[in-house]
Amino acid sequence: MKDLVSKPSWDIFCRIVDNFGDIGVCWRLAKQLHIEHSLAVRLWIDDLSAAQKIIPQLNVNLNRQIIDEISLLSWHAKTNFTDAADVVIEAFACDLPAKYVSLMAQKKSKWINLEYLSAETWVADFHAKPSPQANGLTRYFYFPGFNENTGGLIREKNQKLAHRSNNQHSFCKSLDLSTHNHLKVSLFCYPHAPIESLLTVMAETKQPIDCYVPASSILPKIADFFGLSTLNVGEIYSIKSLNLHALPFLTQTDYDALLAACDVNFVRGEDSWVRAIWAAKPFIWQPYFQQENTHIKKLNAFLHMFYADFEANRTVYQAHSDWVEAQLSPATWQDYLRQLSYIAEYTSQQSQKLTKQADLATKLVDFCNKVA
Ligand code: TRH
Repeated sequence: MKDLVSKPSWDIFCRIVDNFGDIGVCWRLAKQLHIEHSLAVRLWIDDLSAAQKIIPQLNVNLNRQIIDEISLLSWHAKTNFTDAADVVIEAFACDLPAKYVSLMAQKKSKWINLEYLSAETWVADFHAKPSPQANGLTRYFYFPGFNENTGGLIREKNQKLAHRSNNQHSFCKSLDLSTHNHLKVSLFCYPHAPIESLLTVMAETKQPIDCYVPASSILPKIADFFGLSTLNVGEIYSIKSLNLHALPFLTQTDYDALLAACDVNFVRGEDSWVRAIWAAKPFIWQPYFQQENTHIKKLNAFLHMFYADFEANRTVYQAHSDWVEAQLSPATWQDYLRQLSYIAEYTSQQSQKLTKQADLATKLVDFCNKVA
């Protein structure tokens, strides 16, 4: 057990809007702050049942529990807050409870609003800006990002870039990923993605394809494609060149290993997108849908930043544009596969570059040490 006595206490508040990104990010951050920075961390969660998907050990009937030395607390309308932490992370503007904010004012807590990740250029201008509050506290807007003028990306110290030895990971061994020469694709996306078009082009590809699909809300669409009423987790469904492996929803560790072992990863939202970068394999990202095409602006900002110096960047842009805004056409998919080795090399270099940047947890701790 580490010595936590003189360390400031940290609270993270997580409201699960939908899906798993909010809790996925908060859980990784909580663990990293504790493991790498020896901080005492409490994670307040408004929906334990949803969180259990990401933290399988969670007992939804307990208001308080400790998992991996992190205190997990149920946060609901009647929560009786008795003390505030030295540093409070309000994840994704989740709106802290008034009672808790008054305790923060007494304690003079440091207040950080952790924002969503974006590669848009305005992020650097807004990162770390203070917003003085009527109660005397200052709320800081903390933006993760892709350059030194932002809050960085979540990356654990032990997060190595992917290489073939990841196939030795016990989960990947169980999938027998290294035994044959098929193209390996992982698929995690929103149900409104043109899934049928992807499955069709994969089925028509000359090279055999193993497509690994962790269970999520897209399974009914895949079942439809195979003319079935439902898919059974653990089974493989084949048509022409496509072998589709219906997997259970994985632990974050196993999911990371799957990304590292595949040749192409379809990812979405925020956290799986960042993990695809650390997997350092070609990936196609579907941003979370937002009104007024905000998600397309986010997508374009990222593509232009990440692939700025890539000769075949049109191929990558087209693949994203088909996937996010239309249907994946056979021509786009064939072109993507033709360029795959270049995309793989370039992605790996870019991922490598991003590991040179200080990670989000480290920057956050430094930032909180500096602000009054
Ligand atoms: O689930 P998401 O769509 O989450 C989204 C985004 O965070 C978005 O920005 C936010 O506004 C919205 O939620 C409310 O996608 P994301 O961010 O990739 O999170 C998925 C998490 O699930 C991530 O931590 C990886 C994890 N995961 C597993 O642990 N096992 C699995 O099998 C899979 C497929 C994912």
